[in-house]
Amino acid sequence: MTDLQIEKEFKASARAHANIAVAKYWGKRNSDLNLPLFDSVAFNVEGLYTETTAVWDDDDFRDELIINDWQVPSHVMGRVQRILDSIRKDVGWSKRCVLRSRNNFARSAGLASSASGCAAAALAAASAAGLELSESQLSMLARLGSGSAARSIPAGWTRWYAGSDPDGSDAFAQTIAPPDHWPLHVFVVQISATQKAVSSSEAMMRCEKSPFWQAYLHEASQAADYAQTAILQRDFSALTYAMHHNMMLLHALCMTCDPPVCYVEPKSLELVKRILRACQAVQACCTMDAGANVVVLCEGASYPFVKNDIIALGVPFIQTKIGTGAQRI
Ligand code: 2P0
Repeated sequence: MTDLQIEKEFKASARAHANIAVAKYWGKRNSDLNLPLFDSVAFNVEGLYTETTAVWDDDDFRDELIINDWQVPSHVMGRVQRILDSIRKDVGWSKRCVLRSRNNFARSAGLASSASGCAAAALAAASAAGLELSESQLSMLARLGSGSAARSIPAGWTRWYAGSDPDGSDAFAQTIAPPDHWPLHVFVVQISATQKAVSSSEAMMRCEKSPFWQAYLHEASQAADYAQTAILQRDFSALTYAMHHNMMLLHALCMTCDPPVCYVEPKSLELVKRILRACQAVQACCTMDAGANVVVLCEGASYPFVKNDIIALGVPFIQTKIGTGAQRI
């Protein structure tokens, strides 16, 4: 076999979108396997994606990950390494993998770059290794890198099932509604492009010590069912309640852990307050994940009003729609 044939054989590229949670994942029943305590519901964001090319070559475990021309130091590759180790085990070889990855948005700023990154890496690396995995198997593979990446494999509106198996074989995400089920406008408002000071994994651990943790668990464990019903019925008022309640619970919890974690910046709060006011008159709602950026959803009739409100804030934003699932490119 020539060098060219080898490269063709073990090389593949994939694209995956970031996803934003309506009912959020926060808390793990197993941190090695990224198994959540309860189900979560999210939507993919068409305008935020990672493209990754995977190449398997020599027998050598020193994998490489290059993100936007930055060679990731081996000691922080841990998350992606779990995906590659799992593929090596399945294929039964000891080749190394080189992953070249490109995000079209800021990394680690609360816009789920680890979700799109790990989902694209899982699909590209599994395809390059010749593994033919089902969507659920890919979702579980992506989950090993970053929990929320499980939701960036299926398309549109997704639900990640917490499952109950200790080995995580039932903890994968599935589409609950396709991207065109509800043609909402999505605004991603970039309040900050800098990396968050506290990782989600670290913040989740700290939150378990909050005096409000038990109350949070009670509320959050019901959130996925409520959000799914709102989405399936295209009930904007119910979606608004679900998103705002769940966002406030998460950020209030973060602020009460020790040491406290505050992802909210003044401009985030300004926009959230604008949307809280606006949603009494128009069909608009918003959420924040673990970072300062705010994602706003609205229906067509409310679009001009919401867009003007966001422009008035004077920060960069993108307009997009509910996104597709991970795909080979
Ligand atoms: C979510 N977040 O549901 C929640 C809401 C952030 C806030 O999932 O430790 O990077 O890799 O499993 O997936 C971010 O957490 O955490 C996240 P790990 P991940 O989207």
